[in-house]
Amino acid sequence: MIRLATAALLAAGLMSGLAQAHELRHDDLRIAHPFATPTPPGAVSAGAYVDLEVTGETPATLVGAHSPASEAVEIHTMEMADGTMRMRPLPELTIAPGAPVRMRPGGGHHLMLIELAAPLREGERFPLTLEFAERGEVEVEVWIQEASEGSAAADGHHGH
Ligand SMILES: [Cu+2]
Repeated sequence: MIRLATAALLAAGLMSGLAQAHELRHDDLRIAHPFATPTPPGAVSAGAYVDLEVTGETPATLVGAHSPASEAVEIHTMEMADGTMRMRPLPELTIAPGAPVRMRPGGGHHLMLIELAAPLREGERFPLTLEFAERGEVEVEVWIQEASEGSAAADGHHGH
């Protein structure tokens, strides 16, 4: 019984440690909980999501991304056009001070992994490099999680 409780505590400690490690700062840029949703066999593309925030006075501009997980990574937006949801690539994405970008499955901004090297399997992780204008490149680790789990975990990085 005691052993079990200790193990649970250890696991909880480990989990929170990992959750905290899954956020990084790059100068005044805060990057939280990059995740991607699992794909069925044969899928050629997948969405990836990350929360980006600037804590300083200068906007940050995401100009691209790349990953060994896919041939290309595009910045996408999803919006209603003529009554249908359409995805459209963006050349860049600006993160203004006070206006964090929180990507979530189901709409809005996301990163699109084009031509996957292999299906994304839940529980696995892969590196992704974000390219910022004037701020250089930042490598993050993307966790493969179901949409609801990833979204909840990402929300947990913010005090609300
Ligand atoms: Cu897309």
